[in-house]
Amino acid sequence: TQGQFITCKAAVAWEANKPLVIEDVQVAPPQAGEVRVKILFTALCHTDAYTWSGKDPEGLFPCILGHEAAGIVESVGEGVTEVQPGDHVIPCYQAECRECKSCKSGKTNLCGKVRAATGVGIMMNDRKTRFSIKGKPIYHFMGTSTFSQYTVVHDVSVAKIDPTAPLEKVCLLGCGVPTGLGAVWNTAKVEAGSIVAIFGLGTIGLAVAEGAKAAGASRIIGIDIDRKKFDRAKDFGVTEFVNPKEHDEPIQQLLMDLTDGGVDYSFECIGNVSVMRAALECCHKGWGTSVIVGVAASGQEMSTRPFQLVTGRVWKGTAFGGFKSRSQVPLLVDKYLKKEIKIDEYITHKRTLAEMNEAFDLLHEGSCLRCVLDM
Ligand code: NAD
Ligand code: AHE
Ligand code: ZN
Repeated sequence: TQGQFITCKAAVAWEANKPLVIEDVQVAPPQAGEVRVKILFTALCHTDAYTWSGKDPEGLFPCILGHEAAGIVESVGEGVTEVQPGDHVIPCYQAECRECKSCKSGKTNLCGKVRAATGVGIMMNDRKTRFSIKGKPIYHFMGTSTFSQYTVVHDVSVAKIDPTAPLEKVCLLGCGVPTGLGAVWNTAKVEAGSIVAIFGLGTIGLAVAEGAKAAGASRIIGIDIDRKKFDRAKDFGVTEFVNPKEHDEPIQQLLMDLTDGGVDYSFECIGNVSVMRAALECCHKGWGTSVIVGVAASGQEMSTRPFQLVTGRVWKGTAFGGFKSRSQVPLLVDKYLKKEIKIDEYITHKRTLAEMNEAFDLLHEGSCLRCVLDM
């Protein structure tokens, strides 16, 4: 099928907040430096819901959302050397070109090569989209658009993985699980014996807990306003629970009291700017580090007294857990195959592409971590 359009099913977000519609979409062949991937499984992440809600300043409509998936390369454009048809892959919203200033810096996983194009829903080559419906262009999303049976991605945005890995599981390595693990291992670099606080016990927060447990944290304090989150969190390594709703004093004060002056590391896994403040302020004076993982809506801003930083607390953030996507996603797949990291435990629901809107509803229910769609 190289060089030809493919017509397939995709969930199209025509407008913010309007139910997605399963449409027949034409997917153009990959151009130079592009890869067309048959998506077999995709999960939903809260960031898809965030963009769909209309609160993402980079959200463009109509678009095809989705960024946590796995599939098989169908065809490749000119000059693509690192993958070929038949390869099993995970699309990576965080690209890795290994050539740009950022990739070569050794200081960040934020590749600069295609980010400007992926932020405006187009491909870099001709600044056009590869999706259309009856000639009308449909925007890409995060350089991945995995809510389609076929998608086109930049070659720097696709990780080749072990073909024996179950795609219905490892699709989660496209976003949520690496984000939480990497926030602990790469961004915070939590040491053995540390006291860790996690705000928000969804998939991201639980992956932080898993990472902190593996790093040898002595106490892992989970904070959530939904009591139902607590039982499950124990299995991921959370040792203590706090529900802010059950206390009158500010949560930062309560945590300082519980930990003899504050935690060593805190992680905000919600996207709430007042919780981000609390997460910083519950850190121990002199060294406590707070990592922002949650994505807050357009227009939201954080605040704290500068004195909090003057007295040695550190405020950081992380995207995709600081992992270099093309290099490290395959290693995470191998870790899963060796049972060194969990994936199955995060999959609470399964649906099909046709049930996309129901899957989005599930995402907002407390019981759902990840819902995986069979395409
Ligand atoms: P989720 O909705 O499953 O989890 C959030 C949890 O926070 C829920 O359990 C909820 O009950 C809890 N919560 C809500 N308000 C709270 C409050 N005021 N205090 C305490 N707990 C509260 O979401 P998720 O899939 O785990 O994602 C978490 C966030 O991370 C989202 O904002 C998502 O967009 C973001 N994210 C960021 C990256 C990144 O690379 N930085 C990657 C993936 C996801
Ligand atoms: N367009 C959004 C940006 C949202 C955001 O911060 N995205 C995270 C990934 S969330 C995955 O679920 C990220 O990696 N950001 C770095 C980047 O380059 O986008 C907004 O709010 O503007
Ligand atoms: Zn995500």
